[in-house]
Amino acid sequence: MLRASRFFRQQDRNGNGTLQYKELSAVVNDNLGVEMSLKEIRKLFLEIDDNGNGQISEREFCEWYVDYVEES
Ligand SMILES: [Ca+2]
Ligand SMILES: [Ca+2]
Repeated sequence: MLRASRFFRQQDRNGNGTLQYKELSAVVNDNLGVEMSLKEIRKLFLEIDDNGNGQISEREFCEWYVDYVEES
């Protein structure tokens, strides 16, 4: 869980405590080394944004990170 938290904070470029769509696309392109279309990134964003408020909180990100990154 700690690793995901640290990663989240690094990716929160504007330091507002949540990840915006733009920040998420930077994560995907720079860190995961995955080629994704804008449409796929949007879908991913909606998937991670559990409560659908248009922002990814640290908790939402950590839950996703554990499922998606650490188990794949
Ligand atoms: Ca942010
Ligand atoms: Ca959210």
